[in-house]
Amino acid sequence: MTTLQTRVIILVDLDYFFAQAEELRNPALKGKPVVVGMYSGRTADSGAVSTSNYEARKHGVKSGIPLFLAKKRLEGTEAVFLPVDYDYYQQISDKIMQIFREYADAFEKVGIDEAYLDVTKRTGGDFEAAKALVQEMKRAVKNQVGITFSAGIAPDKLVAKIASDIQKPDGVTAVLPSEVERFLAPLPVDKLLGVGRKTSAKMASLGIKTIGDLARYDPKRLMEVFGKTIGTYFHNAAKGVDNDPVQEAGESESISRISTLKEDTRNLDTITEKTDQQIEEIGKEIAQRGIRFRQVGIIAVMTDLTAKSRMQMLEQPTNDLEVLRKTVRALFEKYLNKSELEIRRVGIKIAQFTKEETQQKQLTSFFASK
Ligand code: DCP
Ligand code: CA
Ligand code: CA
Repeated sequence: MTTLQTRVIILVDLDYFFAQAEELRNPALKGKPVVVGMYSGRTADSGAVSTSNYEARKHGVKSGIPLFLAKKRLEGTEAVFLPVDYDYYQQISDKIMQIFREYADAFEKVGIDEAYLDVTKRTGGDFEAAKALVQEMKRAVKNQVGITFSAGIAPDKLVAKIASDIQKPDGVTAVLPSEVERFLAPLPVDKLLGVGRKTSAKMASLGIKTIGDLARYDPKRLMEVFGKTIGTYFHNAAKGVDNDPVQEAGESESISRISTLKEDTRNLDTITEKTDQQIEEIGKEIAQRGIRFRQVGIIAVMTDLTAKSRMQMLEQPTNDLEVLRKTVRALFEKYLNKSELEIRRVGIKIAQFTKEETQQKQLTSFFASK
């Protein structure tokens, strides 16, 4: 029997982010209700609240409500209203994300103030170690940038996200694999991604109010009502089952180069002279991005303009250009043995990227930008 290693996933979410960023550059705001608003410009008070700090939330002022209502609810307080300064929040976010990256085996940013970290390897699968790691991250982000965040630790992304919301601000909630179902059961179904107002009303009509109700509900009936794909998703989600990997956006991409040879040829040296140039360029790009590749492909456009490609998976991810050179040469050699035509254009494609384990370069640039 193969037992899958239990993952340790962390979701980090910055506390009352836009408003906290405003407090950071103007500490005099602390202790007062702070409202960051998206002013639509029609009248002085038209627009909506982007976010507010916890003082303002005590008065019922939260994301999405109209600004005029926020003003009314905060009448008689020392409330400060500020317009959204997205560029500034983005700068703060970039710095923090670079710190988070240092603590992850795999990293996935999911918005300006949120990211998933897979820390399975570096914690050896141990949740206590993950809690300690979160405390270390909290200190680093507080000391280096001055912002607090909340975190959820769980065996998958779905549960980590829900857990991150339990203790805010500056909190951590860990849900062990054995606790997942018990943790989810009492929560309302709309805590699940994809359960909005319409779906939760539909579920309520079936007698499903909590995630526990949903987990116990006959999966066949769920599929009849919501369709096979969505029904299956709801059933798994209610049990806290989510196999989605933590993966940096763009990691599934490839890098390729293709160019025309001086003359049509079947000569391996002429071909590899060209591909060596391409490899040099690709080498710069992967160094810059700090990635390793596992898949190597060649492309050959023949004299009759048909295009052929061959691909090989390496045993493990690498950033070694010598390995790339050898693999490309071997692939072309094998290909030429099979084909009679001359080649006009040659290309290389690498894919299946992973992030390098040490990210010294990013660390250095972080401190340089401070
Ligand atoms: N945001 C927005 N409009 C919304 C919701 C959010 O402009 N309707 C912006 C402002 C938030 C940021 O996105 O600061 C992050 O959103 P969150 O939902 O994470 O909320 P906060 O970080 O503000 O608060 P919390 O402490 O609850 O995470
Ligand atoms: Ca947040
Ligand atoms: Ca968020």
